[in-house]
Amino acid sequence: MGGEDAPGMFLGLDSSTQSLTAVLIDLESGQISCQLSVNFGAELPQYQSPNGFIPGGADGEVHANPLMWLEALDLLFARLAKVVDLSQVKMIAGSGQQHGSVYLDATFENRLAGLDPCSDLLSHLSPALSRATSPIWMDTSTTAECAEITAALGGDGEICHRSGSIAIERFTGPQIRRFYKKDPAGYDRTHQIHLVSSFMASVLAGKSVPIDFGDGAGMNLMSLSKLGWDTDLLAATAPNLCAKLLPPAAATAVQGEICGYFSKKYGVAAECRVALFTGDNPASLVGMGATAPGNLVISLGTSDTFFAAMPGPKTDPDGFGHVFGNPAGGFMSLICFRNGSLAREALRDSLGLDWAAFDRDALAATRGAAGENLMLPFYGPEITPRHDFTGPISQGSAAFESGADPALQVRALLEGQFLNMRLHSQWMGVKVERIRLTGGAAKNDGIAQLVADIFQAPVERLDVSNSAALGAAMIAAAADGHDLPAMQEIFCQAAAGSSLQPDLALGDVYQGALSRFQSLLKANLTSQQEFFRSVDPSADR
Ligand code: XUL
Repeated sequence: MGGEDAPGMFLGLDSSTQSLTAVLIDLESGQISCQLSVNFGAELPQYQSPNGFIPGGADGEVHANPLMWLEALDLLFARLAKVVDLSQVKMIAGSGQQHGSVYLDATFENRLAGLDPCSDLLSHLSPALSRATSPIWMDTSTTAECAEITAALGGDGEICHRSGSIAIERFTGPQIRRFYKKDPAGYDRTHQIHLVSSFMASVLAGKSVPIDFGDGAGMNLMSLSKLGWDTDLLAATAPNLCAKLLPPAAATAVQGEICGYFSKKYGVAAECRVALFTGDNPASLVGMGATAPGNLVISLGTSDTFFAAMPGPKTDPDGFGHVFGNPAGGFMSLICFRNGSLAREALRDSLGLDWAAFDRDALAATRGAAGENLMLPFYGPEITPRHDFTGPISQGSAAFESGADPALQVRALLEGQFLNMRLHSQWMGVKVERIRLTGGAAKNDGIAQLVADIFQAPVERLDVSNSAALGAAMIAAAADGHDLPAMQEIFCQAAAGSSLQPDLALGDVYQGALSRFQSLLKANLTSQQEFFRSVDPSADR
């Protein structure tokens, strides 16, 4: 696998919405040697954040307490030290829930430099917060700020082209602007703004370290073409912002040795080094072995997500998809579909079926009807495409439209979900060579076969429970000089389930269904809702 000298142990941490997870990999054995998590809600109940964020925020605000993340870091290291020999860890990297931001005053650097192993992170660093709580990715409070930034730049197309996404409520730039508007004194006192990822990496490194390109692209502030902060976006967001951000860097950029606090307190080797942290989605791209273009990842969850590597910074002309940095170099797309499991469950429940009857049986029974009936599979508001649907819309045979045959409904819903995914990922222009399918519903054989048939590509099922932390551990090893593709091969092999081949005879069938699906979708969206706002920032907000 390469590397500067002998292989070793590499630690990946993922600071997600609900927990902080560690995955330790051993390159000698090619195995995961330890996985541990601290669950914020269950184990740090004093923060009154049962799901990792403070409930009941007004006006769409969703915040979390960054002190909770610090306490979790101490707790995780204390636990790790009990079960593994941390002196063997050569490099640490990590990931964080994307978009969330931490605001720090001028004392932060000194406090980091003076971390005392006889004390704890919480008591030492809490006075450095210039904003008590951190807005996270679930926050939707910045509609006005998105409109203001969009207007200043001259339209959605411009922001999307520059930063990889239109101005989005949860993205960091609009969140920073809201803070600046609501609490100008607090903003002034803020010396440094970190993402969750760079905040955690800074604590480990004992000094402020940069935001990486992967996570930086989720801020509406970074220029994809220059891989640096975009001065117009900074100016449209808040004054003097450049001074509060370090220039972004590659995830594998080594930041130096771990801060003495962790070596003295938990027995991490003083020579253990720290690489940058990235976003959880870029880290998952690594963990799912999909950093080379041609590999797509489809994760079936409450919402379905679709992500894939891209060689260049292409952006979605409709503004639905996002572009982030790929930790292996180049870029990646991320497209979220809100009507994932929620829609599958809604139909299953309305038909009174169990999962076996829903997926395998229904799809087998209706194979002859592949691509025949269409359903816009939206049980509630969707973000790709952005539209307030109130229920699915069907078009097809009389037997289908009457709703008399439940199996036809199941096929049409699932086909609709994956046709919608295929349609809204076409902008990437990537030839699909292999799809890695993960998440709960990936276990269903009928669904997996349908994905293969609709995308006309082989589907490989992967059972990776902590893909972001695993990806981060591989980034740590890559930062130490080990070959990333070789590592991905080994760890993905270990997690691989069965593979399915597409039925090539269905290629033309689904090509035709795709055009008809697109027409049905167009007919049911107003132009204002379907396409992103080109110049008028007040529309569709
Ligand atoms: C991506 C996003 C979420 C967070 C949560 O844009 O908002 O996936 O990264 O982990």
